Amino acid sequence: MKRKYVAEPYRIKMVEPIRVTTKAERIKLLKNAGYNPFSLRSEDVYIDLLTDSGTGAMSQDQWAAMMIGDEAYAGSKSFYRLEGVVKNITGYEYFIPVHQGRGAEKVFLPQLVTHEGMYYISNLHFDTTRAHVELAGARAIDCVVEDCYDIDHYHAFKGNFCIEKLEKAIAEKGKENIAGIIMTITNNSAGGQPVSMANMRKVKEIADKNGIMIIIDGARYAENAFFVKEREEGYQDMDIIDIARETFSYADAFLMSAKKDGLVNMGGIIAIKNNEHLYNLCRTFVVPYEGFPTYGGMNGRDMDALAVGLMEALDENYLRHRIDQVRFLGDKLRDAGVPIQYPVGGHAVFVDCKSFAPHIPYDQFPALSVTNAIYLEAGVRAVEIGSLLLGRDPDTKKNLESRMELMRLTIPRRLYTYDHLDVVAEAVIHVYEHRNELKGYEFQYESPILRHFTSTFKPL
Ligand code: PLI
Repeated sequence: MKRKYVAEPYRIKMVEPIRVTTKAERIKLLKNAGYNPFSLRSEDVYIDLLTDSGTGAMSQDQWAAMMIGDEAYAGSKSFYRLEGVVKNITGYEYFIPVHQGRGAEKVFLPQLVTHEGMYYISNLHFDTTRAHVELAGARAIDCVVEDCYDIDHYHAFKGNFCIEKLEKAIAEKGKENIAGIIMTITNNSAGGQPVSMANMRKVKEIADKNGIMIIIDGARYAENAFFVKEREEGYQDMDIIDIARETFSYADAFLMSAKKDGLVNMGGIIAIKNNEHLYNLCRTFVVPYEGFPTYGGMNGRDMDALAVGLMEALDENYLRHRIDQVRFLGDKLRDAGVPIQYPVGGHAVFVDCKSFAPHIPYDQFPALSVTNAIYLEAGVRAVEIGSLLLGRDPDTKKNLESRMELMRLTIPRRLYTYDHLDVVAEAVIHVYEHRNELKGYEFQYESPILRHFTSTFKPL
């Protein structure tokens, strides 16, 4: 029998009850949260699609591995087990654990900023990555392909670098002023969109020609490898792990939020190919920021869970189901006419709120409006990825207008069933059918950095 979507490749051994609230309760709860879904208590959320970061379910083998965690301050067995797995997957020589992705960014990114007026170039910087680039005194330039902004149009690799934009940025800013090229795979802010191997190869060629380092921001590198296998010619018969290894061969360092394709609730990775000097710098700075270089902010038991999770996330059956769940939700919405980033990416369905609520201007945050409406409708929590998240220009302080106003329905790994996703689809479709009633928001309190997390709002 051929199914369109692959059923769960696991059985459920333990359950966590979730609470259903009434609409009257949710109206009060959202008001009390300052109309910012980040401020809702999770017990007041029925289906939580805020993020896929650290929210997935661990396997029995991961829980079992936690029991053998070695909590030694220095040189634990857990560290060496994790180091072995990271080196096996990446082929890199050096590994440092950190507590999560932004810990890796904080330790690593400033090391390449050697003078004033430097830039990092990425396909699209994730928000914490951009923040750490700026905190390190550099500036962030995004060079994603224009197809990424053509929401309804199919492109197999909407996460790709635009090669012309990349070359132009290097020429304009001067290669000596480029701290590094950050390849975000999959490209979260573009919709969890994959980057093709051909594109990575080309970026590597340009980086080599200009003597610039490439850093993989690989929170979802396994999902990227799955798309390469599925969509790029020549990779159909290759194992996912070998596709991942080829990916790593095109870079000099790997920063990972292990909370995604590491299948753990907390953890991060810095891996460096063969640059001993850079490794020594990171090893020095990880101590005050994160912890001794053999634990870097992680428990021994968590390093063991991650060692197992990294390998599980490279399993093709797991990946097919994972990405099919996202497609299932995407197909339901698209069939009902809801505008979404198409094709859907690896970890989320991104709803195009510019088309959904064109009557709400960017500085009244249309995607926040849609996000809040689906919480009110069904207790589903999603997240705004648009002008609210983009924030202000660090120099002029002007409110920036995002090219896309997206609501991200992010699917945690191995957590929800297809039935949960049916409920989500119904809620979004209902709000879409009543979209003319949606209103914008203004700030009640605006926090000065990463404002989407802690600001509060008033409906207009
Ligand atoms: O949340 P962290 O600190 O473990 O990782 C930061 C981070 C870095 N790069 C990329 C591509 C991310 O997606 C990322 C975190 N993403 C979150 C929290 C998300 O909700 O997408």
